[in-house]
Amino acid sequence: MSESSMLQHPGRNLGMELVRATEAAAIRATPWIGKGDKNAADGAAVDAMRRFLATVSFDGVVVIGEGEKDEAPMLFNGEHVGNGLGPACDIAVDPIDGTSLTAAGRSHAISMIAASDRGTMLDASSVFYMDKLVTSHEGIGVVDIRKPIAENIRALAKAKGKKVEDIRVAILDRPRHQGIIDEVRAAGAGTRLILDGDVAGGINAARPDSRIDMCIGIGGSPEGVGTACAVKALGGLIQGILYPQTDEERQKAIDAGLKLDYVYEADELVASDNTYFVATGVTDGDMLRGVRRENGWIFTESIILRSKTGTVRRILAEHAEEKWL
Ligand code: VTB
Repeated sequence: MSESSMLQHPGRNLGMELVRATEAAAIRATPWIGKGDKNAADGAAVDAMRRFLATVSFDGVVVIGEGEKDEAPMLFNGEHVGNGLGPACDIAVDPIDGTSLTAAGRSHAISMIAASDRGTMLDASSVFYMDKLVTSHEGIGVVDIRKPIAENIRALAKAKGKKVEDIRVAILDRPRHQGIIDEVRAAGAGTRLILDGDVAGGINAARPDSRIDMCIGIGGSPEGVGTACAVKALGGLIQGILYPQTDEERQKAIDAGLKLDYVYEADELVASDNTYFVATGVTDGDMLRGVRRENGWIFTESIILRSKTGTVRRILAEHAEEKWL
């Protein structure tokens, strides 16, 4: 190896350690799958994630967490996590994206953490919703959230060398999306309606090997920023427009310095080329298998994405159940 390539060695992959926290959150949530109590599932995941994060050598600040401190005792926005040594980072956590899915025993729930250099994640916490568009790299310079959906679908199909009828668009299944659902179908493409969890939906749209080509619609703005960390690592496209519900929310956004009626590009959602995204499957999904327990072992599947190197790792772990009693 030449000296210069040694100097360019990409260094520590923080994601490799953060993944233990999403594994722990997913494992601790498992007893609550299908038990109808989403708060209990979330509480177990939050507690486990926080304990594991405390062991990781980094100085993290939760930019996107469980909410304001007075309503979220753990992983609240602004909380410092990690042992304080090592890189200063912003982090976005969602111990379970899909608490209702988990409580109902449905598929596609994940546990996730995203990280980037300190001060680079957009703090969009004052606006609950964001309108989003996510595609793989083929969509860059080709689709735009300001354009009509049919036009975007045709352009993306051309860029991907696919027929329009083979394009699949993930959308949260909500009454507010009936208009765009109709537009997708009128364009000749197909919808993939998701009950919850538009982080996984967005990542599937950005991954080159998935069956979803595009993810659109209004979901959580925190989820948008977390998704952006993953999409940057995958080299895909993400755009977001904040979607305040009330005049009060509009004012809060303005007071927080956020831009309304404005398209946030990936680099504004996360202003860093050093992003990490890790997730572990809670219940089975397109992206990850959920937690399984068999014969004294707990099996987890996780994904670790890193923008600096573009690596995508899948981690299959076997945990001795007796250590988790
Ligand atoms: C969104 C989405 C999330 O919940 O926040 C959604 O981003 C809430 O949407 O991934 P509604 O208010 O319409 O229910 C998730 O799907 C899961 O937390």
